[in-house]
Amino acid sequence: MTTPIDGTRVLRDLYELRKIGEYKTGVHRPSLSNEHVMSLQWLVERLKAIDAEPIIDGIGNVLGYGKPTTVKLLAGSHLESQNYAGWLDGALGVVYALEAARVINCNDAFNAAAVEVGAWCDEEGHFGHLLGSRSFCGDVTESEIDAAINRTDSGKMRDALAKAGLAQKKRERLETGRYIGYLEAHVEQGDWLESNDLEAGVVTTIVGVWQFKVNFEGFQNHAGTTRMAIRKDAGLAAAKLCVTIDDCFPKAAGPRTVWTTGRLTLDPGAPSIIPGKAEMLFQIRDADSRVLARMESLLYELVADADRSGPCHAQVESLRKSQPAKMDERFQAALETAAERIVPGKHTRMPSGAGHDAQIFAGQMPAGMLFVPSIGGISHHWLENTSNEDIVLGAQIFTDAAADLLRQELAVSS
Ligand code: HGY
Ligand code: MN
Ligand code: MN
Repeated sequence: MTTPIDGTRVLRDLYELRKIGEYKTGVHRPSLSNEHVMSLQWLVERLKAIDAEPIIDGIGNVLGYGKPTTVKLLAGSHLESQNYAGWLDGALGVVYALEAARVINCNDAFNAAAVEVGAWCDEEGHFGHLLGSRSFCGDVTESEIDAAINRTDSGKMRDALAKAGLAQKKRERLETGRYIGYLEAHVEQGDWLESNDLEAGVVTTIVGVWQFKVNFEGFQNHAGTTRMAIRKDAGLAAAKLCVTIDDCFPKAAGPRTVWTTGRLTLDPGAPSIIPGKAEMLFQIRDADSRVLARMESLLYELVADADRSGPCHAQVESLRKSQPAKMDERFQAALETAAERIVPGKHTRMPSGAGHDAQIFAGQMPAGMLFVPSIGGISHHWLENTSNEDIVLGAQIFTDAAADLLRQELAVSS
């Protein structure tokens, strides 16, 4: 049976959050920026209103620990955004978790059960790799935080934590056995649901994301007086590798493998100077680690070829690797049952091409993810959007699935 939510309240929360760091129709709320900290405080206030004891911890995670109950479900997502990007990426999952907690935790039928809400810092990788959820799972050392720098302004994470007033705070740690599992909702960020006229996606697997940096070393020189035959143009070498990758990768790729050169930096980056250096940030994604490993070795081969053939030197280094994660079958079934109840026949099971905190939690406990449609499949852009109707339908599916999972556990433990 349905556990009714307040759809107007869900929309009000999301539109309020959008005002924090508003940029065109999206938000600019980078990790640990003033705007991000304001959004954490926004969540703390709403968790206090439902008698949770919210904490902002030493890495910028928010935890809303509820009343002591026998059965608990952890739910959440993230509140920071990519730079100048979408208003729903992360925020939707946090608000759905908040609404499920509001509806379930004060419902007498669940007096021995509760949803606890988490917002995980830096899912968007401004400082590192899924640092908030990994920290909560005990996978982040102090030295990793010491070394973390902001990818946009090179600021130290330690300084950003101090500025946010979090420097002396301890980091919260997942208590083993506290939760029956983790549930996260998210905008799909692709066009699969919309193009198939579907309302909900039950995530089966989350891709692994393997990040690399390729450095090119040529020779900086005058753009006008240096003959073409003797140039060592690092920018050209980087561009050539991008084209070679695009020629060679499809032959080795899996059906859903993707690869992206997200940033190409030329040094010194002046129109009248042949770039002596170039840096290429490159990533490969797939739901199968064996495919990722195959693509990685091909990348290393292509870089070695570029280095051998010159005229620039080229070398590649691995920056970070998140592993693919399978979502728990029982959690998928609960999401699917709820979706069939709310949007009969308009849902599907599907892989996630985006990385999510749920893939970290999947290593600690059962985890499940729900997708709602993204208009035009656009995300990581301020144009990202989902209709109010789809937002509310998703919130109802999410809360129903959370309630059903808690009921199942209560039935077993009673
Ligand atoms: O890039 C990702 O997959 C995530 O949206 N940060
Ligand atoms: Mn996200
Ligand atoms: Mn994102």
